[in-house]
Amino acid sequence: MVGTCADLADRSGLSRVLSLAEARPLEVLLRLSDCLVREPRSAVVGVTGPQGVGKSTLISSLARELSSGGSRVAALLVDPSSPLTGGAVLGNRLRIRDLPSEAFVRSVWAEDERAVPLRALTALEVLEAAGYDYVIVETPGAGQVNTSILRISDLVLVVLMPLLGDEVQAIKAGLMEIGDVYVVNKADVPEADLMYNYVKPFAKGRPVVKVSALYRKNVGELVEVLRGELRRRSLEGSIERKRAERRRYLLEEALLELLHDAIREELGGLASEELLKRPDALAELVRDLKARLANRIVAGP
Ligand SMILES: Nc1nc2c(ncn2[C@@H]2O[C@H](COP(=O)(O)OP(=O)(O)OP(=O)(O)O)[C@@H](O)[C@H]2O)c(=O)[nH]1
Ligand SMILES: [Mg+2]
Repeated sequence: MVGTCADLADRSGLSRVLSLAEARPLEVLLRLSDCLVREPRSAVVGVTGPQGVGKSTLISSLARELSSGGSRVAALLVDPSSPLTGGAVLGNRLRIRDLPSEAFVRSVWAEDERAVPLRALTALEVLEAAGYDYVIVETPGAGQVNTSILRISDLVLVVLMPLLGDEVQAIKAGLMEIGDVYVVNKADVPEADLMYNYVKPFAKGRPVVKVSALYRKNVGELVEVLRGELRRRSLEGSIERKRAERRRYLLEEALLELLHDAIREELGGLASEELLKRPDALAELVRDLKARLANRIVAGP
């Protein structure tokens, strides 16, 4: 049977569990409930920022740096385009291909670019249960800021790059509100200092680090900053609060999914005549739905 705690022991088992989590996340959460962690184990670092700033490239460089220091690293790429239409999923997968071989990478599809879907929340739980020291999550920051990243990450890293107008857009989009650490990427480009000086006051004391992800410049310094920030949060106890918040988010999404499925089933069983002739059907539907949900929890999804 796929999707048992024993599967988490090796990469191929983990891949199978994650594929199942993509199709049937509720099933995975129920089957693995014995091995999901009770104490925070992985540092969950969210990486966001406008399109093309170098998030995927930075994740590769970070993974390389962290792995060479002996940490186990997994990357989870939340991508808004469907695997059926290709697009960004393929893009992220391709650009992240120089990830060190010991790191684990997985992309998950999100139909709504402002949300982290249940399949991604489940993948996070699974990766943490598998014992990764770091789980780095990439979410798109194009258009409206994805605030869901705040609910899943211990630390949010906002990536920016030097380009005309980009700084103004980032600030308008609210990116300067959500970061714990700011990265001005593409430091190899001459305008990088301008961007750095522009961003610095908006960061209000939070660290701003200039790196070149592509040429792996200053990535070690960034890792030191990340480690320092994580340590500080761990001492303050805020990592546990973050973890509780992520679980709350996961449970909300899991319950919504359960409810949606049950509602679709319930309504699917109604004939057209019933819908027409029974304007009072709601009370009865609520009663049936309760019974249906109770059965599902007992029997599994
Ligand atoms: N010059 C320079 N180019 C970089 C650097 N980092 C990334 N790039 C280039 O920027 C482009 C976009 O990089 P990605 O890593 O795909 O950016 P992304 O933010 O993940 O992009 P999306 O996922 O599409 O939003 C690629 O062509 C990279 O090679 C850098 O440090 N310097
Ligand atoms: Mg990317």
